[in-house]
Amino acid sequence: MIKFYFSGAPNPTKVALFLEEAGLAYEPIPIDTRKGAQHKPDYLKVNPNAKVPSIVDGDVIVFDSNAILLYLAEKTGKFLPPDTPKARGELLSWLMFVASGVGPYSGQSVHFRNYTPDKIPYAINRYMYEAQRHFGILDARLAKQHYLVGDTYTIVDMAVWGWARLIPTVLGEPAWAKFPNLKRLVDEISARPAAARAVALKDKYKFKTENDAEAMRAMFRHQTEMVM
Ligand SMILES: N[C@@H](CCC(=O)N[C@@H](CS)C(=O)NCC(=O)O)C(=O)O
Repeated sequence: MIKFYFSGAPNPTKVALFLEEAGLAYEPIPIDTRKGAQHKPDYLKVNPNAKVPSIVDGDVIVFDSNAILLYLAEKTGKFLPPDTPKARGELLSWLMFVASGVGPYSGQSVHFRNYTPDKIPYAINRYMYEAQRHFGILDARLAKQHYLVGDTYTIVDMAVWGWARLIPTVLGEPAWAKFPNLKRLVDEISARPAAARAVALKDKYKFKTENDAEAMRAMFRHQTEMVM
């Protein structure tokens, strides 16, 4: 059975969505990142980057959410576009666009808006600007087609859903008005029973929620370890 190392954060939740959509048997293993479980030596053997999600499938280890989505899609043959070079090119482009753009800029926007001891306007504006720009590119594509790649629901839509459902946290409450087409896709996916199960998974476990000094030390080590 697939071991799924997760928390309730956006990157693990997109993998939970795939596991639920595909009906794969999996063993959820909570990693409480606010308590520092991601830095434990046994977990570092699975994910040397000390982040969630990761999976162990027999003797196969996969970490990084978009790599896991691609691995599981190829393993099951599910939630992929047609098997043509054109569709493959689009799939890889949009999946990497989410991995290298949407996710990191959204994460940094949340960080500088909510977690820095000092509010730094330059950093907040840069990451909000870039997150908004990336979501705008997705919205423009979704104005022309129902799903992001081809004409079916794929892992790219799942990867986008993981972050886009949190647009109010990334960009502020009124931001949804700027992305009506993206909102249409997010609402459609969120209404699926598999998405409800993916979001509810974290509630079966007791994760720490306080952003206290222990949590800051575990998740934001640069706050106590200077490299300058
Ligand atoms: N590129 C990685 C990023 C993973 C990541 O940043 N995970 C966050 C949760 S969304 C995490 O583990 N945070 C805890 C920490 O940074 O210590 C992926 O897509 O899986």
